[in-house]
Amino acid sequence: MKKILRVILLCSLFATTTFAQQQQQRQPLPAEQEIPLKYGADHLGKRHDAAMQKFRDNRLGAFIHWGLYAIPGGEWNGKVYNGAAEWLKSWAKVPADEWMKLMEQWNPEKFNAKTWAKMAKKMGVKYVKITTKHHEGFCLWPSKYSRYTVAQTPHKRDVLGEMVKAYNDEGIDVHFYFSVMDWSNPDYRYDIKSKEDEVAFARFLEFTDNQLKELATRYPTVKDFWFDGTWDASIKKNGWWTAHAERMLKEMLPGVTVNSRLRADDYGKRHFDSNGHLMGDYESGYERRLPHPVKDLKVTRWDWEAVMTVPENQWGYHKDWSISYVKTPLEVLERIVHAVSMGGNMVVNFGPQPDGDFRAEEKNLAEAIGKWMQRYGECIYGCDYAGWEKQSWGYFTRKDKQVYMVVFNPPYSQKLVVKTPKGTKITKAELPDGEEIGVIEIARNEYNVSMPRKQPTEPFVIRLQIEDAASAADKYRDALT
Ligand code: H76
Repeated sequence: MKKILRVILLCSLFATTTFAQQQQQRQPLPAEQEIPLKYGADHLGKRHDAAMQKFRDNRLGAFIHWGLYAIPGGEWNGKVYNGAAEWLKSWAKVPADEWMKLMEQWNPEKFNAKTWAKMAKKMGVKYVKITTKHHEGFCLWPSKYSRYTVAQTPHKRDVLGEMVKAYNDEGIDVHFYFSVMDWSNPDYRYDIKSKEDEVAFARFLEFTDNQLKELATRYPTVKDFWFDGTWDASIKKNGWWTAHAERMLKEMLPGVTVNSRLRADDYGKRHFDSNGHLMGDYESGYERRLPHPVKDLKVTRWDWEAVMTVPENQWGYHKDWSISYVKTPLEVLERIVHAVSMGGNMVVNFGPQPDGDFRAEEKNLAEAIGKWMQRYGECIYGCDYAGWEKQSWGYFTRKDKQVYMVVFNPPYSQKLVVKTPKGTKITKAELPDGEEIGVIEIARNEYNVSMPRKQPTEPFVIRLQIEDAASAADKYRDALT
């Protein structure tokens, strides 16, 4: 019995020492209970360098999903599949070699990167995320590591390179979408169950490294890598590789940002490591959904970016949009504002046609958003979560001493209730063009802001000038109850 006790004591002593020693390797230590990780978060909390600040200030982006899947547009052998068009190869169970025959039809004659860039500029997006390679494996750049690239098509052109140049010329940042999962590479594995799997997958990761290095070298102005197709067991079992890929890109391209979706830690935990720290630079789990405007405010603790489709779930071009609900420009706009009001970015997706043009609905959408941004964009760019109590008429965003009210639901009372945090005063309310708006203080930290004289016909913005007057005298007395 004594002996057993001694063994237990020794064991626990030994365990404590090792744990403490291992903990020392990680600085700073945010919590005592943390477990040591080799492949956890590579920094704690938000990044505050200039590149990250730019990522954040941009706030509004566009997604471009373009690949071979645009050619069939959701239809295979006469059957229309309602699932996401870029997954058609999987829905219709098309073998890779047959799918890749679509390359013979890749000839987007109307493609003009400058026109695309002008459209994005007019829409008011500050960055564009481009699918360099989606799950199908077709590369929009002439990769020397694959047979399946734009260079091996009748069109031949490096459409990715043309896009990077055209967007950059318009002052628009370019982000790269990259799918790790690759349906065209025989070395890809969904799981690692044998020595053979291990060897093949090691080759696959080397191929992936090569493609990433190639992208970073050929297009060094890229500002961000947004990884997708990283959810399989094979990748979760190789968390080290995700940490390595993040570091590799950051060494090659100082300031580059990487999404959380790339990452898995030592234990295969994804997005947030086993100690609860966000991996990568921003959370990318908000896909086709947004945080709850009141309940989910924890998201303001880290950077995040939401990505959104216009139909319910179509990213690549699908020829029939009548199969699901399609958001109106106003609905898209509300999601953009909503995201910024919670300290996030919003990316609106476009699925260009196989001929290189955009469908009419997408052109209209870009134009409508652009028109609004032209007028009211100051409540979006460079803005953040305001920290003010949510009101039913809409959303708050904030930039320095300006708090923006973005009104989507004007009340019949014609009075917009605003409650300010303790010690904060509103000194002025005005429309973006400078027209003054009535504002009366009705109680402690509570105001009525008037509607504009001319009844608005679209969501509108009131700019509040504020003072964080912590020292101001408080003339109100609490009621005795
Ligand atoms: C599932 C999945 C993928 N992730 C979205 C961003 C689309 O690319 C979709 O195909």
